Amino acid sequence: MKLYFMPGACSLAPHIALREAGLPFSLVAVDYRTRRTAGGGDFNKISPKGYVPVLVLESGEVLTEVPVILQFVDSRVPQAALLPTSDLQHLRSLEWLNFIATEIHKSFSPLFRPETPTSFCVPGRLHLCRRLSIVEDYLCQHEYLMGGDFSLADVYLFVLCRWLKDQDMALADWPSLHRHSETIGMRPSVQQAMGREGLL
Ligand SMILES: N[C@@H](CCC(=O)N[C@@H](CS)C(=O)NCC(=O)O)C(=O)O
Repeated sequence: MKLYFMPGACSLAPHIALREAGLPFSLVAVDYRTRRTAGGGDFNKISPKGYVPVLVLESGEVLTEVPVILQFVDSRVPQAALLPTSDLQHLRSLEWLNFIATEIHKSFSPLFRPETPTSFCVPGRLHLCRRLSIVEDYLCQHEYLMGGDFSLADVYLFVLCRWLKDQDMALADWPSLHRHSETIGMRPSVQQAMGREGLL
């Protein structure tokens, strides 16, 4: 399998997940500005969406969208228990993945676009804070998003919390999110993935 990534982008979540699962994969860096791969290829030809992550399977099939790739990785190595299996708990983990993708990830996205007017950024950050407070309140009572058990939802949240500093927002303002990020950041898979992406 081949994972197309940009260092520190949301593709870090599937990168960590592949390491958690112990699956063999190779990495291809994509240049944000030129949309060229490290080998000089046209990334838009790999995925017309033009954004990372993209996972190319052994069959040549192309898989996109963070929550889908995370679920795919989990399904390949069920014994790693990267997402819960019991019906309701499984749905709860999908509920988190969906919330993180649509409410948190996509609240960050416009804040990073150079064309976003500065007048949007203040209310945009306020909206993001409200969404993060929902997670903060939950993590005040629970170690992980799935209660007592680590899951790939924690990895996705960790990756997005790293972006707060780019928005001049202090993770320390959310003590439980901060504690959660410290815990997830110490996992060997996370350290290895961040090292490989040049983030340490
Ligand atoms: N819905 C997509 C969003 C992916 C996304 O926002 N990727 C960003 C990096 S975090 C990107 O590649 N942005 C470049 C662009 O949109 O042109 C997913 O879940 O994978």
